[in-house]
Amino acid sequence: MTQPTPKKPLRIGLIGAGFMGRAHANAYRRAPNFFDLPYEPVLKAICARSEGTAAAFARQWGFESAETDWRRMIERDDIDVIDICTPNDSHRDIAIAAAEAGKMVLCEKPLARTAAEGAEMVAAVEKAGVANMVWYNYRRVPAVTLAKQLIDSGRLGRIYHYRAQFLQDWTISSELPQGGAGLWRLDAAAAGSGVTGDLLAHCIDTALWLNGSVKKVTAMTETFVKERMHQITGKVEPVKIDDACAFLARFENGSLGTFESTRYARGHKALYTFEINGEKASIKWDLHDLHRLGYFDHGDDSLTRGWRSVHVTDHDMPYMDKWWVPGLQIGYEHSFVHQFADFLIGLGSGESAAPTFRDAQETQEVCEAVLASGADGQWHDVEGL
Ligand code: SOE
Repeated sequence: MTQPTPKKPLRIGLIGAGFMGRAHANAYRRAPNFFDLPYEPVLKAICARSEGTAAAFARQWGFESAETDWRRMIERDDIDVIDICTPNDSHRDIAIAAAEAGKMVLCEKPLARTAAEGAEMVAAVEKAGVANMVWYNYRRVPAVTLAKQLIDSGRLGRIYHYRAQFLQDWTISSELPQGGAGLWRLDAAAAGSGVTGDLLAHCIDTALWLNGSVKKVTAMTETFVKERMHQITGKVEPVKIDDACAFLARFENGSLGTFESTRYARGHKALYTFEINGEKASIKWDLHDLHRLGYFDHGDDSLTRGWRSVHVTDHDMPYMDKWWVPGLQIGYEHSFVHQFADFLIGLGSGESAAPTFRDAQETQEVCEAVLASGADGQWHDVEGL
């Protein structure tokens, strides 16, 4: 009997044991069960600031070892890839050190706090020639990937409008502190920005992927709660993040974009939606119903024309043949599994899966222009790389 060819091991060092650390660890474990991959992920080490947290995470997710200093992870010669799941203020230092040590680098979104930091990270991975990728996971929701296929095949024709929103409501209480564990997203020093870098970054990444580059933007931003207790300093400090942001965009392809995000939309926990109106068809998607793609075909002139709700679960649809029998849905966590599988498949063929650091830097540049416009009320051009 012929034996299967042994796969090459890919030894992973994960830095950060929060919500995103779990999403990524789950992806390393599930991907080889469902995809035929050229590499076998080896969960070598998890790094968290507290020894107890690191040890518990290692036990729960099956990591071979636990560390408390990210520098030690980078020194280790039994780790091939560093995956960064820490708050945004450490992305740059970890990514640059990892690239200089010759490690491949994966980074949770957003790439960085600012475009300047992102540019340094792009330069570091490209100079080192190491594989790199940023976890903008929503690209790998099958219905979103199908949207990309439909647009690229010309089914929508010329695009007129791109419209996206990402609404949440978890920061409305003025009692909520900023900074520290779980709440660093409210602290501008740690996060870089508020909803722009956290939520609109997802909308922008998807938009750039589906509809091409953005030329210029005009934005309005607001901080509704002006001061909050800081968990680390113990003092009441000014809040410097944007709680809400809405912006208009002009895309290179001539289409107009409208984007909105807030953490003050009472009743919404994670409402990410987009709609694209083209000359021949429109499509729309909603994270709350993530396996469906709305499709309106202008070419259908029958009396039953209208919006179709395409159930993206058949085996000829993106990624779906890897899962269950046709008709059964998958969820949020599978987008990470798909992204990690694509990363390993890319490694096998010598290419970094998208979005690379360079791709994600374009999102940073749009965020930068949006924040600058929010501050001065003017139209801002999006800088090139
Ligand atoms: C914020 O609440 C958050 O967790 C983001 O940081 C994630 O990127 C997004 O996918 C869900 O919401």
